[in-house]
Amino acid sequence: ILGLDTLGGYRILHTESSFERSFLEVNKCFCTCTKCNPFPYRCREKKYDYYSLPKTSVVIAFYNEAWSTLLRTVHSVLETSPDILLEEIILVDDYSDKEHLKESLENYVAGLRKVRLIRANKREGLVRARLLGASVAKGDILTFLDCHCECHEGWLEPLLARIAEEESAVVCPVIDVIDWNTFEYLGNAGEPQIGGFDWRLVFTWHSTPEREQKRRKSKTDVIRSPTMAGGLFSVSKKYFDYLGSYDTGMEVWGGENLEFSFRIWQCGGSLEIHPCSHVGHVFPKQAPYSRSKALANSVRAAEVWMDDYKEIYYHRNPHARLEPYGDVTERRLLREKLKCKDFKWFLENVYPELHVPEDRPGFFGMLKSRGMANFCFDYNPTNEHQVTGHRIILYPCHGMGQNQFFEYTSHNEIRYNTRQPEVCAAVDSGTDYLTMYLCEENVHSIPENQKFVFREDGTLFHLQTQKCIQAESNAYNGNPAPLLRPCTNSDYQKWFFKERS
Ligand SMILES: [Mn+2]
Repeated sequence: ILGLDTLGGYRILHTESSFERSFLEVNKCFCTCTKCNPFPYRCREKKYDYYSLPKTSVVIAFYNEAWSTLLRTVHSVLETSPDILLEEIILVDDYSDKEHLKESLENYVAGLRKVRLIRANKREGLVRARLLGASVAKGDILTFLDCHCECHEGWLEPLLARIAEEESAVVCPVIDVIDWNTFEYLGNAGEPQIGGFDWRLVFTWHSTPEREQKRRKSKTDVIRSPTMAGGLFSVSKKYFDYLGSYDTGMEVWGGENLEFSFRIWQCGGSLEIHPCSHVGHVFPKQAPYSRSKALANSVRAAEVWMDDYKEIYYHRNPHARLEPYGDVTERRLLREKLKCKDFKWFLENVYPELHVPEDRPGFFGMLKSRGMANFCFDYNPTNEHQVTGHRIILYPCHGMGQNQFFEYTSHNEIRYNTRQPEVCAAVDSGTDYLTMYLCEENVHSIPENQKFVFREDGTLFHLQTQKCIQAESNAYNGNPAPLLRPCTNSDYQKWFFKERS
């Protein structure tokens, strides 16, 4: 049966009842068009040749997921995917112990077309559970979804069409937010964001840079993204195998998204977000499993793909050096076999927006006071999304990098660059505090109030005010803090960097 879909194109529907359902959907959408289609209007004008598009297997791994969120994911795939494009849905139970995921789920799934349930015999973790699903998949395309999603009408066609056009493209949908409390589908108005990372190897979101906007010819063209957020993407099965699928040495969760992103780009593929494909996702406040393996996974990614740039990561996470990360010999051989490009190429060509710290020996790490023994510069903005505008304090040195990591640059800045965006110590006029503001990337226009001279005698001299940074107790909200004072010869005005404790 042919029907008119909510994107204004023809589509092939599976059964009469689903035709009715879609018809209702269409009516609903006429009333609330912007809510149904928060993405570019032109997406609705796109026509697809359904008979020539490849079929996909949708792989959904889960561990102790709630019944409603899991089934919402499954039903949304069934209802929004044109039958002709959907080979099957493979549910992979990663050894859950919740009662509702046992017989009840089996019975429920038995009544659904195209849905298969397979189970791991022990806890495998996300990566190996997904591979287990992929190993039995029959479709030409693998589509991985998290188990707490809702696919939006028209989500599948753009992903498959793009891969049909370019086999080495790995394509992600735009991830819309499903409210954690109400489970309401909140759209994602405006331009989709792309993925990056900071030097802690934490995933970050960014707006699309100018250069990429220029490269795209239309609002409905894919957006190239340096990294992917996590589990939602489509890939040609053949290409996924060629690329070495997933790193099976990765446990449970975390870091695998960056590893896969680096590998895609460095080994000749491309990672893209399709603005016409939308999938809602619940960002859970708390995962039903431990995320303690994420560190080892990140270290594996760094060891295999980042060459010497891995040092920049280790400087900011000294404890990562001690993390046992298993054997990566095979992954390095894979990199050689596929003749993958180096990390320098990746940074210069795929992610030029990321500032690469200088990390000159002796000028990064903990910034310790000589006078106030074992107290360090500390910057810990309470809000992850508001990195600027807060003051630097002094806190007992913990040697863990992170919020006590600073770098003194050859351009006279004191940079806090474990996160993105990077911030620099500055002095607001009329105050003696060090407040953090965005760093200036053009070295010729660094604001005067951000310039310090780190002198031979260990003093940090602020050029604009001609004062020195001094450690003082009870300086700010009961905490010790570095303050600007007239220069003296006191040890409280002497500072030194230490990489590790
Ligand atoms: Mn998720």
